[in-house]
Order: sequence, then structure tokens, then C-alpha cells
Amino acid sequence: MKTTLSEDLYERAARVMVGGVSSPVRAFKAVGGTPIFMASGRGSTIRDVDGNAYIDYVCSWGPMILGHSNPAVVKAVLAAVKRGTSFGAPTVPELRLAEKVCSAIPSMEKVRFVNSGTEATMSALRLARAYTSRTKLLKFDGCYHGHADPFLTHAGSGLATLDLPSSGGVPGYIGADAITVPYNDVPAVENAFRLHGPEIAAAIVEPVAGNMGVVVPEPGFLEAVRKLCTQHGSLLIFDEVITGFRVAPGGAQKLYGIRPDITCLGKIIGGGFPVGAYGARREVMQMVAPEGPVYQAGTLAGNPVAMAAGLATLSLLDQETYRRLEDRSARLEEGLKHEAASAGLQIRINRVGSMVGLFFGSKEVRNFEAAKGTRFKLYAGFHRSMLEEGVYLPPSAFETLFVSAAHTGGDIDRTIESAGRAFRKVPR
Ligand code: KE4
Repeated sequence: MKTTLSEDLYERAARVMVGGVSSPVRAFKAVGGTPIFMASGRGSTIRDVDGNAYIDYVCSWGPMILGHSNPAVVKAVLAAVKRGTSFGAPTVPELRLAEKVCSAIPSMEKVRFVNSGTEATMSALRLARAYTSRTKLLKFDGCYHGHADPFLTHAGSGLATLDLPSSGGVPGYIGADAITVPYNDVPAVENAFRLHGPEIAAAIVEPVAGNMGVVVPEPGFLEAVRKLCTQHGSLLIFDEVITGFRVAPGGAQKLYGIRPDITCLGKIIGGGFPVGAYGARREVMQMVAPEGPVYQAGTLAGNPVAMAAGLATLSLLDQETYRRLEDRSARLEEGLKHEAASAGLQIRINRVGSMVGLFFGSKEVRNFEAAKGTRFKLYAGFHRSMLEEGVYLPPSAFETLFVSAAHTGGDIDRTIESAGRAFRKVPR
């Protein structure tokens, strides 16, 4: 596979952009080789600047649930652009997306749009602290909630990829307010509340963890966090930036029947444009300016073009689409397991809907420690082999493979065949 143009471009990019990228995980640090410059995408396929085609399982880290350049989304965006790109004023697309999100997400009576998942979780924590007049935050090892200071200790995604226990530049007093416990560990949550309950403003959790690979909530885990938050007057924040409209139309809270106090969204609701959102029942959201004292603002929040892309995307996410996503993702899971077994390689697959996590090793992965205890260093070679096969996987063992509605049965079968060859190259 020739990638000379990517290599030349990356050398140029590294002179003016830190790490040659706009987000660390894209730098291929964990998998080696040169990041690939993508030129175009259509459906499940993306093409790089050298003309190589790949079946895409990054899907822009989640937003592209319909695949790339979906005709309806493109049409809606072009029409919106022609009407003007930004007014800094209320618009009908913004209102329509707000109504759609609030009607789909059980916990959301009111919503505020922002420009990223980071802004959504940052604002949700500020709101929870104001609502409870408390400061402490309970979070879970290996979850990732964006790059706002309070969330950057023991986090997943790029920090896990780069093996960073926390970020530089975050003052100690910020970290002091964070209590981090293992995912799926109910006794640890109970203990945290026993010790700090009256000080805990909020617990924030990815209801399906997608930033340490995929880790699935065990029966009773989310229910226990919900119960303890209620008992101690803390707010439960569901970070559904990945799971929102991914694992079900109403997100993980619909799938698992748990009602959080605040929900954060992003990715899919922007249809590939910068969007985030946070929402809750009215009596919580009324604390946000201009109705209440919690200040949060944004020049491009509710941008009409992004809203149009989100609306077009959500309007196509019907039951048939979710059924197809489930069918293709289940087929991928079974095929990968079969090929690994045929290659005499031990892998674990954690999956919820079209969120697929692949781990090298035999042990169950139920938290971040277990994820770090897998043979994750084998992932780099596997990633490289799959690139050679024309399959684009996340360049990190601590991310999620996303299946889109555009992935055909043929794509899945080809991926499985490619994985069979790639597994055979993995050193034992
Ligand atoms: P953004 O600020 O990147 O839009 O969203 C932050 C965020 C919040 N919550 C969850 C559960 C998330 O997964 C994310 C961002 N996800 C990462 C990858 N898993 C984005 C990719 C990147 O950082 O480049």
C-alpha cells in the first residue's frame, strides 16, 4: 500500500501542527507508522490522499453512524449553507433539533447546545455543582469525558493511548475534587459515597464505556450508581456523547431503563459537524443562564448548518436502521471470534449494538485495569495488517470500533476475511 503522499504531508504538518494533528489520538503514536491523510468518504468507505480505499470503523470517532456523505445529510447541509452559515441568533433548525432531542432522550425536558462533548460535560458538571452547592465529582477509571480540567485524571481515550495518568497543567486542587473508582465496582461506589456522600455534587459515567476499548455495564452497576446518587442528593450525569442515538434512539438510558439527572450528548447529533448538548429536567436546567446563575455561552452554539446535519441524521435513524446496525455488528463480532479461534489467537469482544471493542487476551474485560492487563501491545501490528488489507481501525487499543448503517454485509465479510489473515500475523 503506497502512502507516500500521506508521509510527505505529515512531515509538512508536523512543522506547523503539534504532532501533525488536531487531536492526539490521530497521531498513530500507539500503533506506529504515519497517520494517513484522508481525502474523501462515501458510505462505509474512506479514501486517502494516495488513493487507497478503506472500510472505515473509526467513523470520525462515532458521529458518522449513517456512513460518509449520506445524500440526505449532504442535501440538508448544502441547503442550510445557502441560507447563511451562522447568525448568532435563534433559528428554526436549532429549535427543531432541540425538540427532537428532548422528545427522544427520556431525561431531557430542556437542552442547551454547545460545540463539543467537552463543552457538554464541562457545563454539566458546573450545573451539578451549582444545583447541589457541592464540589466533589465521582468518576470512573478509564472513562473519558473530554479534556476539561476536572476530568483529566485516570481517563481513557487519548490519555490511555499515550499512557498519561493525568494531564499536565491541571492544578492539584482541581484533581483533589475528583474521586475515581473502577468501572463496574459497586462496593467502590458505595464506599466513595460512604466517605464523601454529602460533598459529592455529581457522579459522571459513560453508561457504556467506549474509551478503554468497549466495557459493558454489568447488571446492577448503573442501577447502584443511580440509587446512591439519589440517596445522597448527588446528581447522576450520563455522558452519552458516544452512546446517545448510537446504542438506541433514546441512548443508553433508554436501553437500560435508567433515568440520569443530566445527559451529555455530542457526535451523532451533529452529523459530522461540531456539536454537543447537555440537558435535564426543567428544575435543573432553569439554573443555566439566562434563566439562572450558571453561566455558559458559545459563539457558534446551535449553528444552523450543524443543526441541519444533526436533524437529517437523526431523521434517518429509524428502527430498521438500528436493526441493520445490530445485525451487521453481531455478524462482525461472530466473524472476528471465529477467525481468531481458527488462528489460535485468544481475543475478547465486548459489544453493545454497533459499539465493538476488541481485546487481545483470554480474560474478561470489565474495567480499565483489565483493559490495561490485556495483550494490548499486539494491537499495533494488527492495526497495521488491517490497514494493508484496506480496513481502517481506530489507531488505539483503547477506543471503539464503530459500525455504520452504510456498512454492507459484503463489507463485514471482507473485514472478517482480512482479520483472519491479520490474526495469523499476530505474534503468539
Ligand atoms: P469532544 O470534545 O471530543 O467532542 O467530546 C469529548 C468526549 C466526551 N465524552 C465521551 C464519552 C467521548 O468519547 C468524548 C470524545 N471521544 C474521543 C474518542 N473516543 C474523541 C476523539 C478525539 O479525542 O480525538
